[in-house]
Amino acid sequence: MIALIFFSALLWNKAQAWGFKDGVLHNSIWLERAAGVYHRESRSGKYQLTYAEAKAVCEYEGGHLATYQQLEAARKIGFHVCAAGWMAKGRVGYPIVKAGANCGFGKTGIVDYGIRLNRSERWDAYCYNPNGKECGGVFTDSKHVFKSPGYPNEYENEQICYWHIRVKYGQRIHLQFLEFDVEDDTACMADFLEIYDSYDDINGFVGRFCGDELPDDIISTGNVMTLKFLTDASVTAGGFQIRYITMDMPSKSNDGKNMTSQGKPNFLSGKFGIM
Ligand SMILES: [Ca+2]
Repeated sequence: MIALIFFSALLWNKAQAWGFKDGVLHNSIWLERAAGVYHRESRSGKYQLTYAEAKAVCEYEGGHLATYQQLEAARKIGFHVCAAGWMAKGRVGYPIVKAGANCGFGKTGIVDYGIRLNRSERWDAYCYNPNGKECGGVFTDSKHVFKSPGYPNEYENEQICYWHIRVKYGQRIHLQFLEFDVEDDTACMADFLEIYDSYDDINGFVGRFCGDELPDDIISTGNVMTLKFLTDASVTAGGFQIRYITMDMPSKSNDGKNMTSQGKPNFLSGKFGIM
């Protein structure tokens, strides 16, 4: 138990590494979009947006600042972000699904800073846009097909999409690539899809993929997985369709049947191996 708490604390510390790392936007735990609600921070980093700027960020993308109720509805289906952001009417807060010592004061729910009198304070933003193009989300159903934004048309430049899969405890996630065509370059630096065997894009890196070769199936070790799709400013391609299905964890007696001794079946290391 103590070890478990220690491990959780470790994860939480790592999860604080939010924002830009190596020039790439990293997300906090869970995901960035659910129920039409998503989190935005300034390109210059965390807590840089005044109320007027936060409002402008959401409106630029065709949405508006989320209300407290919209943020709570998103939270109820797994939207968890450890960063305070502006909501409608000058309110500030953030959604906590999973209680942690370093975020949300160990509570779950909306951590509510209330309506701010000083609209020049700088926070992040929570936008609401139910009509936004499908680019990421939180999925809890037993099977689903993800498509790159705009599929079957080519995806667009400058996309950042996160798909977070969370199935029932005790189940695994089996990813199957149906179609795959992402701008190819030798280091997969331009456009890429990354897969993480965890609930964020900080831990459990499995692989980074680009090009038009269909990757092999991937099976998670636990009941959560994160997919991240980033595209740069030029050259697009056909995109992808990826299906996941849930699998029940094998009982102990079946161990070793389709698994390696480490219990990590079919685990790809991507083009670059584990980072
Ligand atoms: Ca590109």
